[in-house]
Amino acid sequence: MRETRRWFVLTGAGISAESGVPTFRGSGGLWEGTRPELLASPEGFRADPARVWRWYRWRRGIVAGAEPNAGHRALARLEDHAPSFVLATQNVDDLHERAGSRDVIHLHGRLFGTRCSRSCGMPVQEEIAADVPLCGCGAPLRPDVVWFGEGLPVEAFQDAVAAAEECDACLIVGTSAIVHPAAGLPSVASRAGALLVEVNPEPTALSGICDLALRGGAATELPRLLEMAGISSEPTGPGRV
Ligand code: BJW
Repeated sequence: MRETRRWFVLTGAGISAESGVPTFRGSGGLWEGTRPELLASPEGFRADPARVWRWYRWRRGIVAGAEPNAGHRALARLEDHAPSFVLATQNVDDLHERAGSRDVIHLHGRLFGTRCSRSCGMPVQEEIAADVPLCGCGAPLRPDVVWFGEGLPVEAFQDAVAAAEECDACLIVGTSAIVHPAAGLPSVASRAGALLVEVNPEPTALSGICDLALRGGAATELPRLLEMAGISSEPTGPGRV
């Protein structure tokens, strides 16, 4: 890792778990006791947009009250030290940015973004506090996230593939790695000869192809990984939260 020049990092919900943001799968996850397609698909939104908006407003409240943890901060620190560093996240929260990461690739959109459900192209005005806010064109507004069955933002995904193809080391943090195409990115890096390192308390669909697994929470294991790579995990100067 000390010799790694080009890092590619893929994060998932687990990196924000220790900030108090729930993951999707497993016990206590967002999907427990519900059908994901009711809340995270275009069909679910068409059937009951008010229910979907209630869920997203609840999640916006959780994230607004959350703070980045030592795992987010360790990745921002790694970015400061690495000659080349690309961070792609499946998370829709803004905790990487708030920890100081720059140019984060958001593969699944942004929790605080809103857009027209008909993609009419009109800019979204100040959001009206209605159960289902409407666009100027009359269509319901929707959260600017990527639901099941929808394509990922093309440029974001292309940038992530390019970074995976070119990296020396790929760090996979806090994702169950079952949602595609994001979950396929580490395999791209592996085929290109990169070292694969997983940070997750549980084994995942990708564990079999990883060279190293750090089995613990991201807030503990990422600072430890920085130590292994010879980088101090906490900032020494001003400008970091
Ligand atoms: C810790 C921890 C701690 C706990 N520290 N770790 C190929 C094969 C099969 C299916 C498909 C395929 N290609 C496409 C599909 C269909 C589908 C898919 O993948 N389905 C699978 C479920 C089978 N994919 C799609 O539909 C995607 N679109 C697409 O492919 O477009 C092309 C297309 C177009 C038209 C027709 C067909 C195809 C879009 C996927 C969009 C995903 N959207 C969501 C929700 C929206 C955003 C939001 O509201 O937040 O994104 S679903 C949800 O899952 C969310 C996440 O980003 C995503 C991934 O979850 P993640 O991050 O891995 O979280 P968890 O909860 O699963 O795991 C947490 C992990 O953390 C666990 O491992 C814990 O152990 C760990 N952990 N504490 C570190 N402290």
